[in-house]
Amino acid sequence: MLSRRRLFHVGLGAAVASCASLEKQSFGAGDRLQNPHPSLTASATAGFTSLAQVAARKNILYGAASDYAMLSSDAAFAAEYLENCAALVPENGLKWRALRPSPEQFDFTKSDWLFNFAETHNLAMRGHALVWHLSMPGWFKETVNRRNAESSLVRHIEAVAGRYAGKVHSWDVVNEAIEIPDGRSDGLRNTPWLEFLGEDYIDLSFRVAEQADPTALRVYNDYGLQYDTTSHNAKRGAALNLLERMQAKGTPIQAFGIQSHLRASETRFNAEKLRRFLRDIASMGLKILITELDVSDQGLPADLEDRDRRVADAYRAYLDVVLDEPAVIAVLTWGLSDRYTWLAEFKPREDGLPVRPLPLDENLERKLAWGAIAQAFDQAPAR
Ligand code: 9MR
Repeated sequence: MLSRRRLFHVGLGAAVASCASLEKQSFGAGDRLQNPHPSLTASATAGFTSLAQVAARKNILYGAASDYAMLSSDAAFAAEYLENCAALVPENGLKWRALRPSPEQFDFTKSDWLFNFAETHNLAMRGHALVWHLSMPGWFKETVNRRNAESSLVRHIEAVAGRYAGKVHSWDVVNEAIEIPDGRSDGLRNTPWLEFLGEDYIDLSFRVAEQADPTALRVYNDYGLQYDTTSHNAKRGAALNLLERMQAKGTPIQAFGIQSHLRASETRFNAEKLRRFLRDIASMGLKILITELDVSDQGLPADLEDRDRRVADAYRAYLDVVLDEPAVIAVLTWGLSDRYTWLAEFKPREDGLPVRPLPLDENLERKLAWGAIAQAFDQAPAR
């Protein structure tokens, strides 16, 4: 295995005797007052060695989604990954479809590999996700019904969370349970779990997760919450209502995950509304994680420099707001390099050019986005 220390860029590491002193020169507080996005140039990345290290100085955990396929086979990518990340989020490797070849079986081969990788390299592990309506195995529909839904849910959570008990930083216990267009007054999504078990499937999941692994932070995770649009505004309201209902029932939830799949072309961003949402969650005694951050460049002009700058600006503007909230303890990007991103398939560009939503480009070089994220961490209040 590659050791983390060996993976650091020797040249850069040697040139930067002290990150702290360099940052003071380049990105002091004064810069920020005059210009909210100081020196977003390629050289802005040179003062920092690793995103995780800059974040850690403010007690923020930084990591990225990845998976067995790339970490086990792409050594150059794995090296950059280990240099930049302090937390590993299996992008697909802990979903039902990955772990459940049949109703009776669990296949932990690749997930065990990921946990070993994390342990070897001292990475915190995020668990994603115990309960979700997507990425379910083919057998689920034919096998799970009203009669056996509860035992099936409980068995899955006990087996998966139980196997990795004590090794998980935080579990996304329930993922994406809100869907306003489904038309229910409680805003919940019509899923098989809801149909078979009612709203309490959410509470049940958190209770079983707590028993199976009392040490992992238990997270409710969802998307579509950050913008000032009709649907996002409504979803924030429904999310707060859900949290209130859960707390009233004594459900052991400890944190809220805001996925944060951003669009660089989106202008309907209202910092005040977002701040208030974060405050409302924090005032319920919950921590907040930014769980799936990336910035789609769909709809942006082709020009590379312009495109990268606007993606970087979106990262910076968003992180500046969310990191002001001390309850935000972690930032996870949904991937690290444009070499591997779900957006290439799910939100391709109209002109067919490769998408560029992540901190590193497809050659693993740092982009403006890398510098924007590093600066946002550097200037965030400590927590
Ligand atoms: O990035 C993931 C992609 O590779 C999978 O095909 C897809 C379906 O399992 O899930 C993607 O990740 C999603 C995450 O699990 C939940 N939030 C939205 C993410 C992007 O779709």
